[in-house]
Amino acid sequence: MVDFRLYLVTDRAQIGRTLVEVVEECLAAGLRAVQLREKDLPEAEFLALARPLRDVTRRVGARLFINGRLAAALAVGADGLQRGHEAPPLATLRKRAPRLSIGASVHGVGEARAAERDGADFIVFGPVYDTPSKRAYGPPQGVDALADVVKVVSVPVFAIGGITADRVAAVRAAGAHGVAVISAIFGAERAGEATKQFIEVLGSA
Ligand code: TZP
Repeated sequence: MVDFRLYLVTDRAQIGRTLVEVVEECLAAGLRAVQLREKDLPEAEFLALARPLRDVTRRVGARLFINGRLAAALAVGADGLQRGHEAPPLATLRKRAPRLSIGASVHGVGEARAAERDGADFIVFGPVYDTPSKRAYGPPQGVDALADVVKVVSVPVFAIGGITADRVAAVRAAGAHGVAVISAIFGAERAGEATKQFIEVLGSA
C-alpha cells in the first residue's frame, strides 16, 4: 500500500551529520517514507546504516525502502524495495519477496507500462527537472513527460529530479501522486523544516 506522498531518498554525501540523525529529524517533522540509497556502500556498511534506520522508522510507524538490494531489504525487515534497472526482473523480486512493496524507477512510458504489468506497487519517474547531479541521471524530461507516464499507468507515480517545494504544484497538476526528494531536504540547512514545507504543499506526508 502506498500511504505516503513524500518519499525521501538518502544521500549521506550531502550532510555534515550522520544519516540517522537527519532522517530522525525528518521523521519528527512528519516524514512517512524513506529510501536508503547509498549505492556506493559495500554491503556490510550498508547494513550497518539500514539497521538503525529500520529502528527509527519503525518507532514512528514510517516506511523504510531499500534501493536495489533485496538481501539487505529482507535482512533488516524493510517495508519495500526500490528497483533500479540493474535489479532482477520484477516478477523474480515478487516471487522472492512477496511481502515487500516494490517501487520501480522508470524513465519513460514504455518502462512504466512494463513495470505496472510486472506488478510494481508504484513508479518513480525522472529526472523531471534539472538536478544537481544531472549527469548521472540523464537530461531532465519535463512535466509533460511525467503527465504522459501518469496517463498510461494506474499505480501511483512519484516525480523525482530537482523537486523543490515550489515545484510540487506543477508535478501534482501533471498527475503525480507524490515526490521523491534528495537535495531539497538533505541539502537544506534545516532538514526538518524542509520536510515540513513539503508536507504542507503536498497536503499530507
Ligand atoms: N533519479 C532520478 S533523478 C535522481 C534520482 C535518484 C536524483 C534526485 O535528486 P534531487 O537532489 O532531489 O534532484
